[in-house]
Amino acid sequence: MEKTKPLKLRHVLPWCLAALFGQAEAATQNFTLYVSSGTWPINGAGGAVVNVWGYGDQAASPKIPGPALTVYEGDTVNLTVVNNHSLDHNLVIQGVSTDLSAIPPGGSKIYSFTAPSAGTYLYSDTLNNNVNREMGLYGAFVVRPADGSNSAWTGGPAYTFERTWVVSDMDKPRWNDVAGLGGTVDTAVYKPTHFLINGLGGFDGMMDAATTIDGMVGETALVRIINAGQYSQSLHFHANHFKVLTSNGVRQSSPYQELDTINVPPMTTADVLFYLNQPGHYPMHNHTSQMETANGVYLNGVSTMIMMH
Ligand SMILES: [Cu+2]
Repeated sequence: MEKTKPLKLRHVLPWCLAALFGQAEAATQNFTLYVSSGTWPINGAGGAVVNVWGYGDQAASPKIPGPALTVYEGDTVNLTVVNNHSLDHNLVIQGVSTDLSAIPPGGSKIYSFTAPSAGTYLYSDTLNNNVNREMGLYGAFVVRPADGSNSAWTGGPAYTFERTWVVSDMDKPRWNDVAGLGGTVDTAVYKPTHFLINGLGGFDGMMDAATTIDGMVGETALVRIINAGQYSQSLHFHANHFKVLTSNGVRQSSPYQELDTINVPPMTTADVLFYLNQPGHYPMHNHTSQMETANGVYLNGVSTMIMMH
């Protein structure tokens, strides 16, 4: 019988470390997003089928928000954007990528960069005087720590599970209806009618497993909040306070500010740590009355549930 070669420590050590700590070395992450037009349903009373432009991971299938792009600090990222729409578009990751130039209809571009510090970033189309973004061209870019740990950053606060909330607003009659039919939007007038959390009205947002905070008492949830809209979002968590870990990408330091409501201005982000402290079901909702509605119908706007078991 042939003798098996003994394994040397230097051969197995990297594998052991990778198994213990998750991702150990920077990797290359390739993504492709397609810009297209389509319609997006906001279900329930006050909802509507809205003309949108969005990023999708498949052609002719816009998603609101666009797919979340998740990488690790230090990764090489190659993000291909294919413009299958009839207007110029781009994709800018706020604070990360710097190429603001347009991708013409039928064109494509590869954005290549190194994943920055762990945190939560907004990507959006910066062209056309906010119209492209309002129509749905935005999403989340999430950078996890290089060691793969469930922590906000290397050595930062740990969490049990995470959620990403991309909140936004749309003015269906004055912007989406007009731009969706090829017209020119009067950008001086913006009176949003629909308010979304992860592309959903509140009736769906309160049921969506990727949106609700749902876990066991004693767990902690890292909630990554991205405001892709044009109005500030004041988000009120019932049941318990949360700790503010980052404010628009700026890491805070311990002791972290504890709040029950956080104001997230347009085009900014916040990472908060919520402690699941007591059994029960509680709401999380926008505290501006109109923004927790769909066309005036209560609670079909920015709202979700906190469910603790
Ligand atoms: Cu409240």
